This record gives sequence, C-alpha cells and structure tokens, in this order.
Amino acid sequence: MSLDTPTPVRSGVVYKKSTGTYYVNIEGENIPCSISSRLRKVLIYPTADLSSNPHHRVQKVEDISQVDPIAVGDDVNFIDAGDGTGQITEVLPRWSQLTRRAPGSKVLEQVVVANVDQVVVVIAAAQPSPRWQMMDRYVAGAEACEIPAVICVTKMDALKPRDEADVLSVFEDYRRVGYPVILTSAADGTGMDEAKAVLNGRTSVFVGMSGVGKSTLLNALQPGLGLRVGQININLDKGRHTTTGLEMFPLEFGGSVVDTPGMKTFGFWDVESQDVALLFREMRPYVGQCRYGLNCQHDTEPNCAIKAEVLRGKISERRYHSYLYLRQYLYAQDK
Ligand SMILES: Nc1nc2c(ncn2[C@@H]2O[C@H](COP(=O)(O)OP(=O)(O)OP(=O)(O)O)[C@@H](O)[C@H]2O)c(=O)[nH]1
Ligand SMILES: [Mg+2]
Ligand SMILES: [Zn+2]
Repeated sequence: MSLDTPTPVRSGVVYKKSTGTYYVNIEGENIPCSISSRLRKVLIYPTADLSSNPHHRVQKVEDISQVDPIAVGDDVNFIDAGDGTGQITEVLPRWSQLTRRAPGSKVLEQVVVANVDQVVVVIAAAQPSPRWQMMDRYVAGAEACEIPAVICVTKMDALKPRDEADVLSVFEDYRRVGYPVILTSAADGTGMDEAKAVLNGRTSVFVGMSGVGKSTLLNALQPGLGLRVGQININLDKGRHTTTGLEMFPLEFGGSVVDTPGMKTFGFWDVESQDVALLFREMRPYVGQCRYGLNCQHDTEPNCAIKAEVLRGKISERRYHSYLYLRQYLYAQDK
C-alpha cells in the first residue's frame, strides 16, 4: 500500500466476542477483528482468571475499572486489513449499557451489552415454574441500568388451567406499574405478532433464567436462526445452561436482539443499599417520605411510608418481599 493511500477505516457493530476476537457486523457480514494495542492497554484481566487462562497477563493499570474495553453491541471503528479481517481502533461512546461485576472479581466492572434500547425479561409461565424474586431482580437490574424493561412470558401453553388466574394476576401487577407484558408460546404461536411488534426496530437483550425458552422464542420469531435449545431438568425444575455465549442477531422484520446465557444478576454494579427501593417503580414516590427519611430501609423501621402502602394494598406484598430479598441478596453477601 503506498503511503498516500488512506487507511481504510470502517464502522460496524460488535455482534460476538470470543477470546481475543471481536466479530464486527457490517452490511450483514461478521468480520473477525483484533484490537489495537492502544485499546488493549485498558484490557486487564482479574487475577482470578489466571489459572483458567494462562495466556492472559495481568496488567496492573490504575484507574481502569472494566475488564474488557469492548462489549457486544458496541459501535466501533476498525481498520480493514483487506483479507477479511480487521483491527478495532476505536469504541464510539455508548448511550446505554448493561453492566455487572466481572465474574471472579470484586472490583472490576464488565459491560455485558452496549447500546440496547430495551431489556426483555423472559419468564416461563410454567416449566420451570416462575421465580418471582428472580424476575424482580432482573426488572430492578434493568432499572439500575436505566434501560426500559419489557416482560415476556413464555410457555403459555404449559400453564395449567388451575394456575392460570394466579399467574396472570401477578403479571397484571406489572402492567399496573407500567411495564408492558406480552404473553407468548413458541409451541402454539401465541403472541408471536405482539412479540415482533415489541422487538421491531429496536435493539433488545433477552435475559432470564436458563430454560425459560429465550432461544426457542427467538427461533420461532425468526425461523432459520437455528439457536441451540435444551431440555429443562424436570427433577430440578431448571434449565441446563444451553446458550453459553452472548451473541447479537439481526431480525428480518426489523431490529436486532442479543440472546444471553441465563444470567443470575446484572445492573447492581454501583447501587447503594438505600437506593434499592428506587429500582421498584411503585415504591419510588414514597422514598424519603418515611419517618427516618432517606435513611429508612423500609424493613423494621416504624412509620415507613412504603410499608404503609403495602398495608393499604397499593404496593403488592409480593413486590415488597422481592425488594427485601434483593436488598439482602446484594448486601448480606457480595454484590
Ligand atoms: N411447552 C413449551 N416448551 C417450550 C416453549 N419454549 C421453549 N420450550 C422448551 O423449554 C426448554 C428450554 O428452552 P431454551 O430455548 O433452550 O431455553 P433458554 O432460555 O434459551 O435456556 P438457556 O440457553 O439455558 O439460558 C426446551 O426444552 C424447549 O423446547 C414453549 O413455548 N412451550
Ligand atoms: Mg438459550
Ligand atoms: Zn421506609
């Protein structure tokens, strides 16, 4: 290449990562890219990863609190090597990010997905039976990341008639506080048009416990996607962690979606204990109204405005228990 030929810099979106390689999507093609040494400088690995990844060198870099400078969903600039590969030189500013504490680290943050419009919290109506506290943890996690949440109920076909009224009334609670809820079944096609309408034109990330049917739903929405799905373990009433990596897919009807492996938690990276109630929408207006003001944990304190609303039936008791449980989960042990 002669000196006066400008370096061909192109822009795209990171669709997938695997150790050291980032797949950048441009015009429907995934180009494997490495990253420039300037970006690599901020690429540090937690010490705990050393045993499993002997090739990773720990770099002690102050002021850096993220494990990987590039996340799925990032808009990046890269140099096209001309041989089907490239090198990422720049990550463009993110306008939203789903974060979590890096696995194996107490201090490092990991951006799981960048630049998403909405978090789709997926929960099965049955098989596995709904874990409401987990669901509230996901919804609160989305609030902590300031990304709108949509609730997508799967496996409506598997819901027993005798459980239907109870389960549906819980979803009504969410509608009442302002979360859209869609009821679907990949098995009989229920709610497919509604699901498409919610995903159309947006970038979404699917979260939810293993086995709830995230990959199956995506396959049903877009035949040909061919994501791997797995049977749930009936005895344990749990999935088997079939999806192992994070990957973004373009949707033919418009928009794109990131399928994730069943993550247990995200979003609480920098949430202080007294802020947890703010992550429950219906509690927000009462925060600061308790006798102990902003110091109230809404637990055993007297004259608590939030508990008063629970007693009056304005805040669901179930959501209030999820709040107590989440606070305990976050602060009784490590985040
Ligand atoms: N009855 C019924 N079963 C479903 C439905 N959708 C998914 N399943 C079953 O649920 C099981 C788990 O589905 P997956 O799509 O692998 O679940 P996942 O949420 O992607 O799980 P992970 O990748 O492990 O996080 C499979 O046996 C599916 O056949 C549905 O609409 N109805
Ligand atoms: Mg899956
Ligand atoms: Zn209170």
